[in-house]
Amino acid sequence: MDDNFDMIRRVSTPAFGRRALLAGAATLALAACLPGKGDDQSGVEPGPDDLITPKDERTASGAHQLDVAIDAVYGYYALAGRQVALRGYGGGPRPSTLRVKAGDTLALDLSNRLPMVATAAGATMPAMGGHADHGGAAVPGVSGINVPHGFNLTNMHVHGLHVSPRSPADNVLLTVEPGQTQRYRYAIPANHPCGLNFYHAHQHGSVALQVASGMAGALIVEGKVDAIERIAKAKDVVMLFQSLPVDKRGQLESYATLDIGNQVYINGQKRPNIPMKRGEVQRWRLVNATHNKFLTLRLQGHGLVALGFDGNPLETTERCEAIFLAPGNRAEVLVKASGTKGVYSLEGGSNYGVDYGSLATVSVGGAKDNMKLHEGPLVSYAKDFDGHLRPIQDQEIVRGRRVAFGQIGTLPNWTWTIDGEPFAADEKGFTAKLGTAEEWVLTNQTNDPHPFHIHINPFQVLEADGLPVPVTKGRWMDTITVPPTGRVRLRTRYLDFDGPFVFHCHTLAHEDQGMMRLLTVEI
Ligand SMILES: [Cu+2]
Repeated sequence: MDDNFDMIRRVSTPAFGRRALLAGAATLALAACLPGKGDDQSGVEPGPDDLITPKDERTASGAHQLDVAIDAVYGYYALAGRQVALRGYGGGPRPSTLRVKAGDTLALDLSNRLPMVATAAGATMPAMGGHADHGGAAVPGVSGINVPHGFNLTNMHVHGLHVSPRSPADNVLLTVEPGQTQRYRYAIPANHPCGLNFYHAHQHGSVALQVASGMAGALIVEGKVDAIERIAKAKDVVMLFQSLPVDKRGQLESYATLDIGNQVYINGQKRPNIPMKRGEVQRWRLVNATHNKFLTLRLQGHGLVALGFDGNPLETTERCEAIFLAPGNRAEVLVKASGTKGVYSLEGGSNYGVDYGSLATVSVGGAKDNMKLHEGPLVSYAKDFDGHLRPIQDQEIVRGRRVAFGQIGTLPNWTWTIDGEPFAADEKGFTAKLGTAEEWVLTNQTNDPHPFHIHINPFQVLEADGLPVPVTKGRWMDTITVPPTGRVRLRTRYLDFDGPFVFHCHTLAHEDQGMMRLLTVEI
């Protein structure tokens, strides 16, 4: 296909952008001490605000197991120039990117090194926190488990992985208490789709607070798409979009703090700069790891070429002007830098009453590097992954369900519900049969958008009205936004794994406050 990307809109190049000035100064300095190195040969000089990508941990070549130890601990670090104390993985805002291949085992030891707190009785117990407005069961039928609590209890979810929901794999119903280490062992099937997933805390009652604090990192299953030559040559850039809201003391210790500000950080940085050479192609791996922010990402002056969504590769690339990422969504895109030097803004868009503004800059400069953009076939749903992503046919459907997202009670004593009921620890939930497929219609009876997410198996979106960027019919995803008073129709197959798992709203404070249901796949 033509490398000239006709969706690229020419925009005026800011003459005195931040990076242009820095690059100019660096070039002068180089010219002074390195004779012969002119502007045309130089690359893009690193700047102090450049995006820092997380460290990679990958399966060694020839090995079939990735061993990682992840510590849930407080991190004390500077966030946009101010000191913060936030829970995280490993003490900073950039948890490692885990890279595995289909057929590997991910051996992940999660150690909860968050503090115990002394009680009045002198015993120790995990630090508890609660929403002052939710002190009692003011709504009939609302139990205490749907009140934010247990801020130092944790566990792990591998969001987007098709693995067993049973221990020692993706069981989010267990709790890792302070001082404990949980040894998760995720056996990733040999036919697992290649794509971008993520790992994050999933302890009911503290999910929003912990994920907003930065307890989320990228988890990539590498495969066929990564071997396509033009894609393999592109620099692989992981971007974790994060909330990291803090109070005046630089802390996040209450659910009220979750609503402070609308800043979106990338990899722990406020409005970082992404340097690109003129004509360079990069592969961006975008994870919405916020607890509540609905982003419509656009790069000024550039189009995007989508490779996959929510860990599932597309069969063929799709050109996009914008990417809609709700909390929990991921996207992988190719970006080809303009041939014109300049500073371009990566915009967060404006959704549901919040304008996120500019999230990053892309500074294009240096020598021309006219890399070829891959557009065209990626994988075959008929042939690859043992046909797991082939379209779900009418005759496969054994049942339909209507699932309603709602709320009960009135402020400040309300809770979020699915089919009129908040989550209950002893609920039976839904049951489904292994090896079958179902069609679901999701409806939203509230004035808030609810990003529906289900564990273990992805789904195929058939209808999704009213989204900021339309979803192509048939796209495989694991998180889809049901807009206010809107509806979504999808199909899913229950393959390979029986056992109990959950589906829930990925606006994570809604999940903590009841918008979650159990689903058990039976043999
Ligand atoms: Cu919700």
